Amino acid sequence: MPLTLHHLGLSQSERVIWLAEELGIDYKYVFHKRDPIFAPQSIKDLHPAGTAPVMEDDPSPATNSKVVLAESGAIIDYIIAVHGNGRLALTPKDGADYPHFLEWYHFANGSLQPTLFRVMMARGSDPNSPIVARTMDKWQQHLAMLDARLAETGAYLAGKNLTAADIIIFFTLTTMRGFCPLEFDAGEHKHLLAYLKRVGERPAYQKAMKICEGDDFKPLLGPKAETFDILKKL
Ligand SMILES: N[C@@H](CCC(=O)N[C@@H](CS)C(=O)NCC(=O)O)C(=O)O
Repeated sequence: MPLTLHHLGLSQSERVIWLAEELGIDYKYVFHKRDPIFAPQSIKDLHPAGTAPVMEDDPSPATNSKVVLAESGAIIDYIIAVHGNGRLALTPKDGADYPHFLEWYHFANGSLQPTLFRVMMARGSDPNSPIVARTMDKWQQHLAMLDARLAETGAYLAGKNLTAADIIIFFTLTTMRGFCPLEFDAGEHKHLLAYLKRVGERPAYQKAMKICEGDDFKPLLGPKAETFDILKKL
């Protein structure tokens, strides 16, 4: 089996395992445990980025040589193009959903994830600083945008069907909140909460989360998020 997907526990590499499960492609799975909260040496040995996800394809059908990739977006694009026959990525042929797909796909790692990361960092240094207030406003604005879009489609971000835009964004709305426990509001974020439930019921998502975090792990699909134990122990 040429495709190897490396997952770091409780991390955004869950996206890649979920993608592979939605596509129904074969892959070898390798789990890496956080040490104690950052990436262990085994991840650093794979790629100079030293972060998860990491993908190895040996030999790659695209290059006939070994390909090692970091960066979620690059890995998702590669897997869809090389192993997924283009499924779950929209093109101009998909008409009106296409620009939405592009925007939300890039919003995930270009805006939403950096904003939550900034909230996490700012709160840690001084929970009362004006920077925290500003970044929280940004986070709330992003959530309002998401909720409005999901009210429009009543389903997924690009339209009626799941795409890679949902796969790349979902970690930030769920597992990442275990590192920065922000709540969603049952009224203001009604469509977003319905979306978390909808995606959470997908068999491929459930299977991927079990593979990544074990049978006992409960994905953070509700309005509240508890801080993960690995942070409490620090
Ligand atoms: N932009 C990168 C970010 C990767 C990243 O920061 N991954 C985190 C896991 S959520 C990580 O490996 N953290 C461990 C560390 O930095 O030591 C991507 O999208 O893949």
